[in-house]
Amino acid sequence: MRLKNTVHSEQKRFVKNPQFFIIIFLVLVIQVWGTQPADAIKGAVEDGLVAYWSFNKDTVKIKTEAADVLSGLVAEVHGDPELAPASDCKVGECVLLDGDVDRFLVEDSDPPKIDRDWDEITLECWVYINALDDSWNRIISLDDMPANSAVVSLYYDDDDNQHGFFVKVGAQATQAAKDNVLEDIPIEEWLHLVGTYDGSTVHYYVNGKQEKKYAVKGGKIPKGGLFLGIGDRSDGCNCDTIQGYIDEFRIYDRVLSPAEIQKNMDATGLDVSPSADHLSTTWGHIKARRR
Ligand SMILES: [Ca+2]
Ligand SMILES: [Ca+2]
Ligand SMILES: [Ca+2]
Ligand SMILES: [Ca+2]
Repeated sequence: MRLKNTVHSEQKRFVKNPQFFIIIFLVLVIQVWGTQPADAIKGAVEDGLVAYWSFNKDTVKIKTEAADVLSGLVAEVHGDPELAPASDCKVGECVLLDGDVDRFLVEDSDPPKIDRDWDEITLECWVYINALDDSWNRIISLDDMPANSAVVSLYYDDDDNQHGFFVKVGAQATQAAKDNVLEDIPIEEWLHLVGTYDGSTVHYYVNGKQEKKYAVKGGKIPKGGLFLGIGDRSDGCNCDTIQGYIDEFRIYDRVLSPAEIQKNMDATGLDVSPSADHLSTTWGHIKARRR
C-alpha cells in the first residue's frame, strides 16, 4: 500500500509540475531545430581529396564527359554509357556501363593531379554489378598501362572467383590468390568499395568492413605515365570492362581511416559543393574552379 501511495503521489506531482511540460516542450523545439531538411548534404571527407565524380546529372554530359565536382578534372566518355536515374543509383544519378567499350578516361591537369607521386592513396566508390564475365574487370584503375609497372585498381575477376584492391609497384604486387577476397564479387546489389595503400600496407573494405589487410612493400606509386580509368584499364583495352553501375567515385592522396570510410558511406556530396541546379551554371562553376 505504501508503495502504491508513493507512486500515486509521484505521478500527481509530475503532472502538476509545469517545469516538466516546459522541459518537454524545449526538448521538442530543439529536436525540430536540429532536424536537417531531407535533402541536406552530408559531406564526404575532404582532407586529402584529389577528385570526386558524383556522376550526378548536373556534372555529366553523357556523350562526351563527366566532371569531377571538386576541382574540375574531366573524364572523357568512351563507348555509350548511360546516365542512370537517381532511382537506380546510390546517391543522385550515376553511370551505367554495358561491358562493351564503355569507360571513362580522366584528362589530367597541369600541374598533374593524376600522373604524380602517390605516397599514399585511397580509391572509393559505390558499384552495382549486373553480370559477371571474363577476368580482370576494373571498376577503377590508376595505372601506366600498357607498361604495367604501376597499378592501383579496385577490381574483380569472374574467371578466378575473386575481388580486391590490386596494387603493383615495380616488382612488388598483390598476390591475388591469397590477398584477394576469394569469391566472386556479389552481383545485383550496391557495394561500397574502398582500397587504401600507404607504401607498405594494403587495406580493402567492402561496405565499411575491412575484408583484407596485407603487405605490399613497394613504396610510393611513382609518377610517369599514370592515367586514371573508370570502368576499364586506362588504355581502354575493352578487355577489362564491367557490366554495372558506378556511383560516387572519390580518390584521395592519403589513407582514409575506418571511421572516415564509415562517414563516406553516408555521404551525399561535399559540405561546400556546387549549389547550382542548372547544368550551365554548374559547368561554369566547375570551370571557374579549374586552373
Ligand atoms: Ca551520384
Ligand atoms: Ca557499350
Ligand atoms: Ca566466377
Ligand atoms: Ca579482362
